[in-house]
Amino acid sequence: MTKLYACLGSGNCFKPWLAMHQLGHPFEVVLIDVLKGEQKSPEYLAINPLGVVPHLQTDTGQGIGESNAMLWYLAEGSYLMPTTREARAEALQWMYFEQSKLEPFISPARFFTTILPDQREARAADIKTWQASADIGLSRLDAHLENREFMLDTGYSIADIATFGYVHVLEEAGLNMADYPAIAHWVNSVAQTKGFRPLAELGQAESKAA
Ligand SMILES: N[C@@H](CCC(=O)N[C@@H](CS)C(=O)NCC(=O)O)C(=O)O
Repeated sequence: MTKLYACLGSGNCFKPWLAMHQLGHPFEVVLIDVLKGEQKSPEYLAINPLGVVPHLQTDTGQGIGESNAMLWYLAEGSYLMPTTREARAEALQWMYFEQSKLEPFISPARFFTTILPDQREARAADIKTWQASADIGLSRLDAHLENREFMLDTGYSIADIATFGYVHVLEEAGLNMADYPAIAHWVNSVAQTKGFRPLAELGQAESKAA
């Protein structure tokens, strides 16, 4: 059985979790509490020496790191994988964009704004810097999504799931969805795709303790 090692509330963990739900891929979630440091425990490091989540263990026991690599693995041969060579390259382009221009800024701003609000004041200057950097990527994404329903003209794909992971919770990072109308429209389109499940449900039904 495929196992997804994940923590609650994480946009990166959400990506393979959503893809497996949408594909009907059977799996179980093993919850790792990163706030308690469980990702650095000897037991977990024996499974994933990188000491982060998500981590996907396939049916054959192979471990896969990086949420977007998991999407690539899971989507192979499915409707979530673009079918032309050009569209696959474009999917990869946006998946790198997500990991370099969006996630590194939205994720920490959200962490210190919403997940650890006690530290919001102490990290106010960093949060402002992260928000300004996120805005550059989000503005580029908003321009791309104008007059498009999904990231690629070929339809809903792993490029959408990768980008959606953190972008749909940008308000939890103190950013304003109203500033990005095309992104707001796209978020709504993704939420209506077949088998969609919200981030709040990650780990609710299919989890077991580590
Ligand atoms: N680029 C990686 C990011 C992995 C990552 O940094 N995960 C965070 C949670 S979202 C984590 O495990 N943080 C705890 C730590 O670094 O110790 C991915 O997309 O999977």
